[in-house]
Amino acid sequence: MNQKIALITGATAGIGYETALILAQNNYNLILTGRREERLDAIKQQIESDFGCEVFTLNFDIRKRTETEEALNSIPEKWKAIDVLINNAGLAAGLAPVNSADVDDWETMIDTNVKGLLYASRIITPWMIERQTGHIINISSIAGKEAYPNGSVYCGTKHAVEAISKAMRIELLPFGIKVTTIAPGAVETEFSLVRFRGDKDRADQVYKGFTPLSGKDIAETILFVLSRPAHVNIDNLLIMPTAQASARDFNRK
Ligand code: NDP
Ligand code: 8X3
Repeated sequence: MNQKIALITGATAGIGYETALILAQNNYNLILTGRREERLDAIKQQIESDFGCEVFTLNFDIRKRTETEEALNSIPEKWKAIDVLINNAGLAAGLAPVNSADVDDWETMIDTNVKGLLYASRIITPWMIERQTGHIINISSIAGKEAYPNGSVYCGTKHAVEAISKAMRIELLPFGIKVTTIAPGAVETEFSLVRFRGDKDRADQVYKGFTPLSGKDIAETILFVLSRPAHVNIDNLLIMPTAQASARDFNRK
């Protein structure tokens, strides 16, 4: 058994997947979650054979409270000693103004990015408190720092992640549990494909003319945050592509 256990929500793609790979190479056993079961199975097989660590997978929709609670509570005893919780599962659905956006998209973003993060944290934090140790990394966004037009609800959910994280940090302070928010700018993952409902041309436009961050860039940042000494906590970290200066300012060539 490797030394530590990390649970990553949304590990079937993008930042979560790259983080799984990098933690597997750095003495972590992994609990990986997501809705796409076949991807979880393939990733478990890949990581266990490439890196020799143990992987436990959980297939559930984090928007669904009962499903999430049942899945997380089903974690076997030896896996409950979770050192690191990475609340990563999330998405943007659509890009539209408040007067015409699809209300279902709003529900999806709020249920995933805010309520899902809370459901997972509610189950795992008592286990960390019992062991008086732990590190929670909440994946925020530049959208948690700034608001941009047509992104009111996505920005709202990521502002909520920032506020929830600040309060969590104070609440968990007496127990020695670290809380970190990582807020990336543009990262080329499946994010824009999901936002634009599979429209690849539109998704590609988002990253056109500049070099975006990769999932691996964020994974390496997460490893840096996790590998600080016990007395150091990186509280809040904004990471942007060199060619991006705000949510809306890009140096495109
Ligand atoms: P991807 O679309 O590549 O990955 C998203 C992950 O979230 C997938 O593993 C997906 O798994 C999981 N997920 C989404 N909805 C659910 C759900 N209802 N239940 C369970 N799992 C779910 O995007 P990213 O890797 O880019 O996104 C990861 C996080 O980073 C998100 O919180 C996003 O908001 C944030 N972020 C992304 C940025 C970017 O530019 N890409 C920038 C800043 C922040 P599955 O579909 O299998 O369920
Ligand atoms: C994803 C980055 O700029 O699309 O969180 O909000 S952005």
